[in-house]
Amino acid sequence: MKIYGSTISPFVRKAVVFAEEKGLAVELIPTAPGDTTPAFRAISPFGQIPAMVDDDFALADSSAIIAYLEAKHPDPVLIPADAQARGRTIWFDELADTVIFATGRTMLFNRVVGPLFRGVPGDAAAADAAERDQWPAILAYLEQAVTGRDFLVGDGFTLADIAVTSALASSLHATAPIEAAGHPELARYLDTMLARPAFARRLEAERGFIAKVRAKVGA
Ligand SMILES: N[C@@H](CCC(=O)N[C@@H](CS)C(=O)NCC(=O)O)C(=O)O
Repeated sequence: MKIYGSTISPFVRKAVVFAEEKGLAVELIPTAPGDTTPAFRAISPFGQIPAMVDDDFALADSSAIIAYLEAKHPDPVLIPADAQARGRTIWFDELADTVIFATGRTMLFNRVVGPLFRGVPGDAAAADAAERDQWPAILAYLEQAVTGRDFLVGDGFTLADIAVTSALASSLHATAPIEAAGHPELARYLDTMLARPAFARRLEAERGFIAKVRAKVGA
C-alpha cells in the first residue's frame, strides 16, 4: 500500500506505524501538507496528509485509514474489542491528535517547519509559551498514565501506544528530550516504544532529513 505524506507529521507516522505493525509493506510517497497536485487532491480533497492508496481504494485521514486497516487486517488486534479498552484506546488516540499535538504543533511549526522547511520565520514566543504553559501538564498526565505499565491500555500494544508515541515523537523534534530525572516512567515507556522497528526506522529517517535541511539553510 502507498501512504502519502511525511512522517514528521504525527498523523502520517501513526498511519505508517499502524500499517507496519500489522505486517503490511508501506511505500511512503513523500508529499508536503497542502500539496496541490491534482493526483494528490484526488485522494486527499483538502490537501491533508496522510492519504492512502490500497489496490484501487483511496482514503485520506489517519483515523479513517486506521479504521479501514483494522477492519481489513484484524490480526494483530490494535483496537481492542472490549468496550472499556476500546473507549480508552480512542481516548488516547484523540488526546494525541488534539491536546498533545496542539501543543506539539505550535512548537514544531514555529521552530522547525516554518523556519527550516518553508523559509518563513517562526513565532518563537508562541513556541516558548506552549512549552512553558502547556507541555508540562501533558508530560505529567502521561507520566501517571504509564507508571508501572508497559502499555497505555490493558496489557498489550494498541493504537493508543502508536498515537501517543507518534504525537510525542513529532513534538520532540522541536523541544527537549523527556529526561528520566523529571519523568522517569514516561522516559522508560517512550524508549521502549521508540525501539520498536517501525518507529525506529521512521525516526532515524526524520532526524537525518531535519539535520540535512538544517545544515543546508545554516540554522
Ligand atoms: N485529521 C487529520 C489531520 C491531518 C493533518 O492535520 N495533517 C496536516 C499535517 S500535520 C496537514 O496535512 N495540513 C495541511 C493543510 O491543512 O493544508 C488526520 O488525522 O489525518
